[in-house]
Amino acid sequence: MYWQPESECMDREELEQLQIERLESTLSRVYMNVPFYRKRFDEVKFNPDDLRSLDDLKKLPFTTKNDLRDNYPYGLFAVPLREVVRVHASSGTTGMATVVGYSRNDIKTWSNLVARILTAGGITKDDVIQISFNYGLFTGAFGLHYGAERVGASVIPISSGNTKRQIQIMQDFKTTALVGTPSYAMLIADTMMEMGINRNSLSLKYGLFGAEPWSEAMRKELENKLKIVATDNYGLSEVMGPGVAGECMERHGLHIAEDHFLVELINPATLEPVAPGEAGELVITTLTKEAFPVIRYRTRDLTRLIPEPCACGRTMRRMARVFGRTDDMLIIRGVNVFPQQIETVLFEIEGVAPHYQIVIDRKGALDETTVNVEVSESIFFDEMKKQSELKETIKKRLAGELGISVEVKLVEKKTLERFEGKAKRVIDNRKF
Ligand code: DLL
Repeated sequence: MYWQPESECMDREELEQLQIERLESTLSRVYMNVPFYRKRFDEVKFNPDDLRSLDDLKKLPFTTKNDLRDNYPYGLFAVPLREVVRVHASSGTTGMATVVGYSRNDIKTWSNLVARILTAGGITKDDVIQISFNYGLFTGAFGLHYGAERVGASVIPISSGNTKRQIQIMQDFKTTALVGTPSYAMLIADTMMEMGINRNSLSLKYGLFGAEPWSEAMRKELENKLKIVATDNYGLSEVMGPGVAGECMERHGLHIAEDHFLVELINPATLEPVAPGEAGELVITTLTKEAFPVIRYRTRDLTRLIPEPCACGRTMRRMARVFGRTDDMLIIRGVNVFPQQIETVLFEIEGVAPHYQIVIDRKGALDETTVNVEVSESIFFDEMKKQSELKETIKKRLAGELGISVEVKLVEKKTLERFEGKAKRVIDNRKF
């Protein structure tokens, strides 16, 4: 099932032609309307009229989160405010939030792109879809909401939080699809079990999760607990919000909406393109955004492109699930570690609950990492020997995967924080 088959299954040559046309018009527009980009283009003596191929884009400098911050709030808008019908902002956990705007056309495009990922994830107008993302400046809830309405599904705009009520509504309103962060879906699933609710009393079939990194193991856990088919979708507010890429039923990589976004993959250290198939930082140029176009935006998200065609028939290239962010990468004693690697190992070990926290401290000149792991209740009633055996197993498996040894602490169920939005699993106490 496709939402816009003429675009999603487009011939690749035609697609490239469309990309060049759209790129040229985007570059001309930002050159005319955004002093920041005009200055940047002039510095490298680039005139948008000189664009001959997609490769010419590489002559332009990258845009970073700092550039967005420096132009807070409206400095990078390419249309006057009277043409902006919506404003969102990124969470701004580090420093000032970045503000993004949408024209009427942008909202239309956005709704269609989200409708694409919803359709790819199994949703039709017969579905009842519960949006458990936080409504507000965050793009997640409104993005999915508009896309779901576009598909014609019945939308329940419940927002995040109040988990018991979420479950009550899920039962009473016969929700068929849950939308939220994977970590919130896990909290909902666990709460359901605690309330003694029989999963069979629900109508749930699909889960569309995104907005944070999650592992394949976490997907399995959610699918088993909620008895759903779970798909991953990716996006970021600076580029649009959700709808940039999403999985189809093959669930082997996320199709990128390449008719609206041009992607590059670079080595974050050298800024050179990576070799085909290699992992790197995703860089995105918007091709159709009117109010807030971005040129060569460094997402800081790490992924890999999958060039092979997909069995679903879509021709839009896929990216592997985002396995981390350049700024999430922990460098522990010189070794690069991503929280998701730790998650994958933990989820494979029997007796370990899907809740963990990584704490990094500096002791003298050395980094000390402790992984706090919630374990099933029964283990604390067991003899000490069993506890220490489990701890050793986890340590060994982590050392094998990460290449360094970390401390492991078993903690009782429900001692670690739960999340209704994006999970924060790393506590870095090192002073830089
Ligand atoms: O999280 C947009 C979104 C909402 C996407 C709902 C999907 C669903 P921001 O708050 O600006 O926007 O955060 C964007 O979240 O750069 C990634 O690091 C991370 N992220 C988003 N989706 C995924 C995903 C929204 N599926 C940042 N897997 C991005 C891994 C993700 N990381």
